[in-house]
Amino acid sequence: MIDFLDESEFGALFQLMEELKEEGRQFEMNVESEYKLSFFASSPEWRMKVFQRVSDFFTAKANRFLDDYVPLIINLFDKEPGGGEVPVHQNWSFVDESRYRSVSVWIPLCDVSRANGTLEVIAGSHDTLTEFRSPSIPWVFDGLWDPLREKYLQPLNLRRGQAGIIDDAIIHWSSDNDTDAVRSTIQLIMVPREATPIHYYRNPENPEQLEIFAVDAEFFTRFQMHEKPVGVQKIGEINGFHYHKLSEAELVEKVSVRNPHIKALV
Ligand SMILES: O=C(O)CCC(=O)C(=O)O
Repeated sequence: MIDFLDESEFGALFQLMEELKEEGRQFEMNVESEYKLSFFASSPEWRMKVFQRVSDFFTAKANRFLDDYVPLIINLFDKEPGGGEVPVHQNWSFVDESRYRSVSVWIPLCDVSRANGTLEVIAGSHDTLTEFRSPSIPWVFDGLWDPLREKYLQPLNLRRGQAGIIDDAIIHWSSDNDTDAVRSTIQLIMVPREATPIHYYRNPENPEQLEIFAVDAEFFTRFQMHEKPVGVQKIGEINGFHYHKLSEAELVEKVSVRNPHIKALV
């Protein structure tokens, strides 16, 4: 958790959000979901505009806390009153995690807590579960939704002006917004400038192979989930990939390497 924006920065951000969202209202969504995410908007041009304007606003500010990171994906996120749960997930792999880490800078535009569906994380789950995450690979914690939500996920309670920076590999979730006001947030997925951004693709016909594609911000403004990447270069493959679904006990054991306290929550 960081103190991120002062009041004057916040004012400028609010104005930028109004402008972008006003323009975005005309576009259909490619994916039906409980929440509004600019990543799902049907217009790649508008998604690129969001990317450029929000990157310009935030990149230098985020690098007060990071060491030369650049945005790869930017999401504007609105959770309407009475709904908006985001399922338990990890973010996809965006870099070779044996060498680098990508992060999400998560910026609420209002105070956030469990009441309005803040981000909740499992401390320590970012390092020992899997470095291979993609829409074509099932979650290693598949089916453990109830115990994860009930026992291990902990809310980030933030005031307006603060932000959370999470490793993209951390398990996270957010609940419904049970207040009367929309919960708006911005997510910047950022990668080290020197790292090549990547996307793993697992072909259902050859599930023991992961193809590795070099991608960029433009790719993610036109990307359709679950499809094989097009218009980007394949730069390698991983053979002998085995998907292993973890039991709750296995997951706790692995997370406890980074967070020994998790064992007390079982
Ligand atoms: O804003 C939310 O509720 C969820 C955000 C999220 O999943 C993310 O930042 O990766």
